[in-house]
Parts: sequence; C-alpha cells; structure tokens
Amino acid sequence: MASGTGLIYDERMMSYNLLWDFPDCSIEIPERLSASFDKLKQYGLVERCVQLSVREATEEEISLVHSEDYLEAVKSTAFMNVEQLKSFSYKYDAVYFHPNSNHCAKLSLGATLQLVDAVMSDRIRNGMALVRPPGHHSQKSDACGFCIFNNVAIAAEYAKQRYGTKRILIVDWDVHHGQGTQNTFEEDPSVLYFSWHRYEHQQFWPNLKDSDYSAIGKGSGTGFTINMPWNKVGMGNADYLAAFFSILLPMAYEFNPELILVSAGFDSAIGDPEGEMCATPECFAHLTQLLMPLANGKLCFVLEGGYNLRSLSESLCMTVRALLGNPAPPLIGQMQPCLSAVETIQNVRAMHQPYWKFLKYHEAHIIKDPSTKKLNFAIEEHNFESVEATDPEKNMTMPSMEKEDFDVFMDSHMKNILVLAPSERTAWAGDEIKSAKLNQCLKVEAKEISMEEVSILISGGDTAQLENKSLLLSLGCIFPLIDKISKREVQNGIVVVPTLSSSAIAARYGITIGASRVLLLVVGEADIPTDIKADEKILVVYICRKHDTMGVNNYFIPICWKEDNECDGDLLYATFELILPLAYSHRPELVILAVGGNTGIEALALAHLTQLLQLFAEGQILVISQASDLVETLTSSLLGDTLPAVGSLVLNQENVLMLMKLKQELKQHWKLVQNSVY
Ligand code: X5A
Ligand code: ZN
Repeated sequence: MASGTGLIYDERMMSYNLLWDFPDCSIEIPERLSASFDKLKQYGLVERCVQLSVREATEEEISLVHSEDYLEAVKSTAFMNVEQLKSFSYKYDAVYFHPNSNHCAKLSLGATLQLVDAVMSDRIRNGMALVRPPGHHSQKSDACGFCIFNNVAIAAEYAKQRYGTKRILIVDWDVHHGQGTQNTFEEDPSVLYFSWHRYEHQQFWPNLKDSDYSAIGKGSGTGFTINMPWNKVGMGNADYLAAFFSILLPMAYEFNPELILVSAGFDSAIGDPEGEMCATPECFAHLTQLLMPLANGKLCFVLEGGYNLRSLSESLCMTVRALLGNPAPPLIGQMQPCLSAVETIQNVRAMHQPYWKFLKYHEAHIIKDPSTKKLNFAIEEHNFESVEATDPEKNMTMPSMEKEDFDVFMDSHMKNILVLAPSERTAWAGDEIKSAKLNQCLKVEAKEISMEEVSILISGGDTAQLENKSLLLSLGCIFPLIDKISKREVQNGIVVVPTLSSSAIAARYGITIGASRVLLLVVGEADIPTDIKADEKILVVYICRKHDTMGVNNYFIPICWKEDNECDGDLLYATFELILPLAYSHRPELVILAVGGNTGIEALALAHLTQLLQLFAEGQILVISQASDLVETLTSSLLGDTLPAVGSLVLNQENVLMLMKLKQELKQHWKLVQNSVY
C-alpha cells in the first residue's frame, strides 16, 4: 500500500510578475507561493511530506491539450519587451505575460505531472503541487484568467495515456469555473468534471451560460460534467458540505475513479477578494478527508487560485494536514445551507437525474427562475418556510474587513481549532484475536467493572441485564478504551464483544466522562433503552433489518431496511443523504460505531463508513464489533489505510423511499439534511 504525502514547491515559479498597471491581474502575485510554503514550514508540515522535484514539461506534453500555434505564441513571449507583452496579453481575457511566463508555465505543468507520476507509480499515496501560473481557465488555444497551460486537464490526459487510467475525477473547488477543463472533457466519459463556482446568474466572471447547472457535457460525455453555480456570495461550510453530500460524493462513489485530481483553488475560502465566500480553513480539511476513501487514496492536489494570502495559506495547510492523515478539526457554527445553495443543489440533481443511479428514485424539479421561484411551484404543496426561515443573511463582512482585522480573526480562529493529535492512532482491548492489523495497535488492559459502577449508567434501575456476566466483561474492555480516547492518549479504538447491548451504556459513559455530545451508530440488532432515545446529548442512528416500525424522534433515528436485500449501496446512500448531515449537525465529541454480526453488509462498506465517521470529534471513534471477522478490515480503516472500492452499489427503491420519508421528518430539526426546497 502506498504511503506518504508528496509536496512540490520551487521558487523558480515565483520569477514572473505583472510589469505594468493592470488591475484585473494585480492579485496574482509571486508571494502566493512563498506565503503558502512559509506557513507549511511554520506548522512543521514540510518535513512530514516527501519533497518532489520540479521539471519542465515537454512540448509533447503541452500538446496533449493545447494547439501548436498557441504553444509557439507562448514561446515567443520570452523575448518580448513590456509593450509587446502588453499587447500580447490583451488578446486574451484577464491574463498577463512576463518574459519568464513561458518557463514558469512549463515548470507549473511539469510539477503537476511529477506529482501524477509519483502517485500513479505508488511512490507516494497523495500530494500537493504548489504551482503558478494556475491552469484551469486556459483553453486549447487561449490563455485566460491568469492561466497559461491547463495543468490539471493535461495531467488527466497524461494519466490516461501513460498509465491507462480509465476513470479520472476532477474536483474543481476553485471559486471560478474552470471552463478550460470543462471544454477539454465535455465529450469524454472517462473524465468526470465537477466544479462549483461563484456565478450570480451569469453576472460573475467569466459570465458564461456554459457554467450553469444545465451544462452537463455532450455526446458520450453527457452527464460527466457537473456544474454547481453559486448564485450568491457568502457560501460557507454548510453549503460546501451539502454540495459534497448531495452531489459530488454519491456521484464519485458511483463513478469509482482510479485517480482524483483536485483543482485546488482557495479563492473559495473566507476573506478572498475574488470569491467573497465564507468557508473557513478547516472546511478544506473536511472536503479533503471526504475524498480520501475514493480512488484508493490516489489524490493529486494542484494549486489554482487563492488571493488572500492568509486565508490561502491556512486553507492549504489544512488540506495538506488532511492528506497526511491528521483528523480534521470539528467545524464550528450553524450547519445549515442557505436557500440559494439548496436551490442550486436541487437543480443540479434534477438535471443529472437521468444519468446517475443514485438519483433514480429522486423527485426531480428544476427551479427555473429562483428570483420568482414561487411562480413555478404549487406553494400549497411545498413548504418553503422551513428553508426560508433558515436562510442566513449572506452578509459581506469579509470583503469590507481590513487586513489587520482579518488577521486578528484568523489568529484567534486558528488558535481555537488547532489541537495536537494523539501520538498513538488505534487501541484495542479484549481477547486475543488473530489479526495482523491489531499488531500495529496499542493493546489496552481490560479492567474489572462492578455492578454499582454500571447501574448508574442504566436507566430506571433496570439492572436485570447486569446479571449477564458477559456484559460486564465487555464494559471492562470498553471503558478503558473510551478513557484513553477522551484523554487523547489514542485517537480511536476497537473491541470485540458478544452482544451490542453494551453500546448504549458505552455512549452514556462517554457523556459521564466529559463528552458533551455522542453519536451512537448501531448497525445490526441491539436493544436501545428508551431513555437514551430521548437524550439530546446522544444521537442514535439505528440501522437494522427489522420490519417493525419504530418511533422516530430527533435523537433516535431508526433506518430499517427491507429484509431480503443487499444493502451496501443503500448504506452508502444513507450515509451521504442522512447520516453525515445528521452527524455534522449534532457535532459529537465522541463517535461510537457498533456493528452486529449478521448485518448483510459487506465488510468493505462498513470500512468506508468507519473511515467517514472519522470526520467527527477529531477522529475520536470507538468501534464495537460483534464479529471477529470484521476486525481486520475495520482496524485497517481506523489506522487510516487506503480502502478498495465498494463492490456493487445497487439501490433498492423501497429503501430509498423510506430514507426520503425520514429526511422529511428530520429536516426541520437537522437543517443540513435539507437538500431540496420541498
Ligand atoms: C485561477 C483563478 C481567476 C481569474 C479572475 C479574473 N483565476 N477576473 O483564480
Ligand atoms: Zn479562481
């Protein structure tokens, strides 16, 4: 298994700058690279990465996407004076040339290809290329938007040709639409292009109709271009997460890429003068961590935009930290997408419904004109209030903020969220089990637990279950693990127990020793005591194949599958549609995942779930497993190993409809669950 995170940085890419007064381009400065690298050094991240060297891309490589004439034209700029550079630049939209531009553009592309080579040949698992000029706006025969050669688009072609990569996902989280990349692959079903971007109903640069949700690719590439236009500024963490859960992640799982390229622009982060969005730096750790279970961990990040040096560098460091396997700091603040974001999500899903299995049973309506949206809807049938009431004022505090104020804000924000990760990753307790993976973990001694100790954790003094010897033995393993996790001596833990009835007591115990909120996810049969179902500190999601209807409330959410189906696809669907949004809203400080023996769910699907649950509580999770044959796979996931893809992702209509009904019941209380306006 490939390990290590590559980092590419080379000062030579700072050797071009704007030589005349040209406000459109004044923000693309060399310091963007040095500020990012300095911050990486400051956080001690540089020495944790594998440094990769830069090379110049060859003409043949550039020609994978660009025309001969354009290549020659760019070459000629190396010998131009300022007047000539000026008039050459003005032939294009929002780009400037310098005598070193050609050289730097070749280094920028070369750096990107070096990263792809290192990842595809398994020398490293993932990596980040700090490059300039950026690439995603550049076209076959045009420079555009600070971009000269399209680094990421060429990298995708390169991977296809050199490594025979059959499916590549490009995630373009830069705040601008990467129209150059989109155009390159619009007819190519082997490259799935996802971009979100500030759009404001075409009022924002580059003002293209083709950046709207209706542009979905052409010919055999239809359905493989996904555009998410943001029609308001001020989009924040909840909006970005909702986009990932509702669109990108289920698509990505279905597409099953062999390689992911990220057009990593950080102008989508808070404080950026171009984007005017509100996502905080740690949001990018979450977005990164959400992509890491895919493509066997093969992720190449390539810098695009990002013009607030502080925001750029902090967000970039968060991304690199996630790539290195550090758990993301919890997201703070209200988790509710705004109405405009929900409208965009709904439109994208409606547009893509014919092309994606996970949208097959989805009710699709396009909101044609959001400003007069009520005319397009039967308001009697759809309740808008719930969304509208939650539409937070998209205020513009950031753009008007002075640099000093912003730095003060960032200083205190970063101080609040950054904590030291435990030195040990995974602990286990219990009887000896044959598992090579457990040998890599810390063994924790079980302790003796008395009935008295446990009885206070049990509701209504119902101590009858304590007569069960094995329950006390199980808790004797579970409590020390939770202790170690909460003291941050280890990040996570795993234990095998004979029944899952210990899991509710474990959740209670987590609260008594200091967690404000616990997420308890049970997969399989277990008795959930009634008072836990109503406890607002403990969010219980109970996934089983029972037929009986259980009462739903905001803190007890039963997901009951139809008995006789394979559920792997349904589980993943439920994870993105419901479980992750719920968990982000609850903001647990401890996660407990209890897995039964005979769940009908493949170990690999459970491993993916385990990986995704490490997004919360800084990765503090305890896995309680009833089956010893799951231990190897689940421990591997806790250790942060890369995972193979989940096999079949078939969705069962009845299960999907059941989930939709649940969402309706829960969206009022858990706002992040809402991803359509009805
Ligand atoms: C790479 C990038 C932005 C160009 C903006 C022109 N380009 N107004 O962020
Ligand atoms: Zn940008």
